[in-house]
Amino acid sequence: MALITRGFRGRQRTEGPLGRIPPGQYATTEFPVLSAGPTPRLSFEEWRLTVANEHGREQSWNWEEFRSLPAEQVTVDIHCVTKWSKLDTLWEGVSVDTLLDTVGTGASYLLAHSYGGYTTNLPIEDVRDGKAWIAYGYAGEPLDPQHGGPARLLVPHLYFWKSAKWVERLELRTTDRSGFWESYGYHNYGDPWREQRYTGD
Ligand SMILES: Nc1nc2c(c(=O)[nH]1)N[C@H]1C(S)=C(S)[C@@H](COP(=O)(O)O)O[C@H]1N2
Ligand SMILES: [Mo]
Repeated sequence: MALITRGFRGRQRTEGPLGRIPPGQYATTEFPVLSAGPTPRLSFEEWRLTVANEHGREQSWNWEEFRSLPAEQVTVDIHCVTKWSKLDTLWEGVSVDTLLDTVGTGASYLLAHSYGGYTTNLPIEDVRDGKAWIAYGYAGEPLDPQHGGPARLLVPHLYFWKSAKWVERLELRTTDRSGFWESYGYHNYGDPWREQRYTGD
């Protein structure tokens, strides 16, 4: 239904399969690296992932514990605000649902914190019900450090700046708080299909 609607509206003007490239994007087979700072050097021994709920309840996993959680393989399209889209990317990771369920939460927002200080904010419903993962594998290999290894957030339905690399902490919040790019004028939500690149889009 959605594919047909888009076709009739004539919105599909870029290359790529019908209905899979959001407005203003082009398809690439490269995997560009976009980082606001240096790649943190993290050993698997020192790596931890923590989820903190809105009441201050925390759960942390070391690498071994994290890797023993149930994992999924997902094939998704990703869309960077700098206009490249990459179709059918294959990831392996743990559903964010699995992590949030261990602390329990009634929070409305999630602020993801990365090793190195990067942050990005999301409504909780955008990381719930199988929409987001903590990914540690890409294309059948361990996730490259440049692309966020040991592990990154993956929220493919929003612009890729929401997919925090080198994720360290998921902070569940009752109030929204802008992350790094959001506070420099990127759109608070970042839906590629509505071309929400910058504040006011
Ligand atoms: N920690 C961290 N995560 C980040 C970024 C960053 O600079 N630091 N850049 C974001 C942006 S703008 C994009 S487009 C993607 C790029 O991911 P890639 O380098 O794997 O293509 O990571 C996002 N996650
Ligand atoms: Mo980006």
